[in-house]
Amino acid sequence: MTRTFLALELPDTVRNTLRRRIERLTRMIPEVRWVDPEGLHVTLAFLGELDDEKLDAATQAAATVAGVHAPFSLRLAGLGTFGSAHAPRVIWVGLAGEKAHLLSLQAAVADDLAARGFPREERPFSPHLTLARIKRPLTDDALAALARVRHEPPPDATWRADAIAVMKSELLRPAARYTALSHWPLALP
Ligand code: 2AM
Repeated sequence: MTRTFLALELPDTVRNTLRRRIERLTRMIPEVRWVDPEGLHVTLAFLGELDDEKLDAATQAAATVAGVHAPFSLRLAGLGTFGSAHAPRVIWVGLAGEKAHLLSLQAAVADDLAARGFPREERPFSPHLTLARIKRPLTDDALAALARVRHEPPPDATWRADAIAVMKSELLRPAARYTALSHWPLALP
């Protein structure tokens, strides 16, 4: 079985920009689990544990959708959180740029997967790059630091999303390891 998701990966330039941001944030708010910048990605669909046949179907979905979409431009937006203001669960960086393209790509992925028998995600798509996952309530100092950094302008980083990656997730300690199994270029000119 393969724990699988479909995602957009990041070019090294953007990954390195976020690496520096995460290093700074780690010094400011050390008590949360910041992600390894190597694994940063925009999830399009999380599929869970798949047998080989289902993994093949998910790969075909990625290939089919990528074949009829064009590359588009994205840029980093500000920081945000999931969860309540007092008990955030996830700290993420948002996305701007040709977001309508991203939304239509994700909708096409969701439709193609549903047509292949995958259950639909109930929650609406909220595109983001997860920077930290928070397991315990934050101290007041950490909440104050988080409120400050939320208002900082995002680092300047623009890139072209040009492929859907079929990703494997291994739940290792201390952090999950994500590996691309295949890439499907967005093929329309
Ligand atoms: P996250 O970044 O917001 O945590 C691999 O786990 C990727 O799939 C992560 O980017 C994660 O989103 C996303 N994902 C979506 N739903 C998930 C779920 N139910 N369990 C684990 N990961 C999920």
